[in-house]
Amino acid sequence: MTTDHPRATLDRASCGSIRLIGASAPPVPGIVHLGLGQFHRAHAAFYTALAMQQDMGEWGIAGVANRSRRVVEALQAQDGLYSLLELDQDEVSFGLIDVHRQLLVAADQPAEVAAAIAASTTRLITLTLTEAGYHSGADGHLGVDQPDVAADLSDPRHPRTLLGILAAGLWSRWEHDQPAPTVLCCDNLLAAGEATRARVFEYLDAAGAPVGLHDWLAAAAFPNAMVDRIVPGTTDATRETAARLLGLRDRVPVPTEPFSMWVIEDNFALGRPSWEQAGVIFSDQVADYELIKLRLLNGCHSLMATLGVLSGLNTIPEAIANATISACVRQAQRDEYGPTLTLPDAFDLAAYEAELFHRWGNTALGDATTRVASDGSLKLAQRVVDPAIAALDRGEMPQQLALTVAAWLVMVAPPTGFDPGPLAKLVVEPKAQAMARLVAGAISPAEHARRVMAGGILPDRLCQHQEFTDRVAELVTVLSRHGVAAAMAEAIG
Ligand code: CS2
Repeated sequence: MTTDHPRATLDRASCGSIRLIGASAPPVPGIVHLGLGQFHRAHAAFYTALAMQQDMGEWGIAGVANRSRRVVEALQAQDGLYSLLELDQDEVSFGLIDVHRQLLVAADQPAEVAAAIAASTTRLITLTLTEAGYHSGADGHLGVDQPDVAADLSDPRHPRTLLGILAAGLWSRWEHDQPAPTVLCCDNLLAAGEATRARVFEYLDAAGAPVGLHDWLAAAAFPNAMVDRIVPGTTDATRETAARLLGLRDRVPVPTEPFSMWVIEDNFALGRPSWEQAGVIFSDQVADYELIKLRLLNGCHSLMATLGVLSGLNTIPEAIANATISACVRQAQRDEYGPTLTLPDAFDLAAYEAELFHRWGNTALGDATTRVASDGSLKLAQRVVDPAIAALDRGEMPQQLALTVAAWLVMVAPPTGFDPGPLAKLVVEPKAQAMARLVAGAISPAEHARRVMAGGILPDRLCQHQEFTDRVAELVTVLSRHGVAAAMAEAIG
């Protein structure tokens, strides 16, 4: 459907009786959020807006985009408002999120961002940096020789990465004699809080930060948390749906699913919003929730997205509707991810898995296989590596995890003569160039695979398991000689 007449732009004056979530947030934000992407706007911002509706507190958000001005400028023109569209088959419910009280672009306003982190009113810093934003090297520690990290470390008070911007802001906060805050990671990382804490300390140590700052930061809280909501990219269709529902033009609506979940360790240095009133679960079993989600949802998501791309399927619902892809996913859940999980108290695994298939099947949401298949090397490190090692340690070959790796490998670094299809060109892989260098001149698909596995692209602790590398090499051979259907049949066994 196309909008056939011009519409007024969304702003506070025009929004009339449209449902506002989080109205009247105080002008001074208590939260600084780094990474103003789709996920933040559908998840932490949504929960915070909802919590403030129940119990205001001083928790508006200063939202910081990294380099792009697009979202910040659109939100500024809309008084910080945007619509959140919850799509499920024929049903849409929507509301306007009203929680951002300051909007900044880190690349243009580094001093303002540092000042916001250092402000006495700021008590909480939340992060959605994506997996790439934590700058892990192949050994799992800070990748100090990554060019952008190295550049920041040589001039740590004028950083360009969001990790560097966080560190510079904390440095400034310490200089202003403010108490150490909470830093809450909202990314899909293993032991998210601990990993974030380790990364910030590694960065500050490598930057030569003063001992006093190090000691001060020891009092900061880095709670672990599991975040969950499927949030595709915004398309013209999203903007058209928003225009139809709102009767107004919203430049930055966010599509999402009705489901959402956030489980957080209740460890905050300077208080927090009343998120429990918005449905957030506070638990000391976050680690268990996190692994369930990272493996049963995200790990299987990577598998179905990659197989989908190679099969020419545009969307996740199309991929999971394919009987063979779905069989691969079920096998991965039952035999390979399942045995590595500990269930939190009263957790209904069967219901959780059934709900996952329902969520993946959401055709109205139409999440793109290329979105989920992107950044594979970084995602697989979080999702596949430990469960694969656990299976090998049990004496079992994790066929579907090997297929996840093999399918990703041929998708982003195709062996000579193999065409991964048109969708593969839309998949982003930050290590694609390094992979292409590694495989240049390989004389067979198996050698091609072995070179990637030995090349420090995925964590060494998995790649040094020879039997796993051998299986990946076999599956890469089947994929490139006989295609994705043959490889799925081979992995299902
Ligand atoms: C997806 C996630 O990008 C991905 O690889 O698996 O973005 C997923 O949609 C979310 O983690 C759901 O909570």
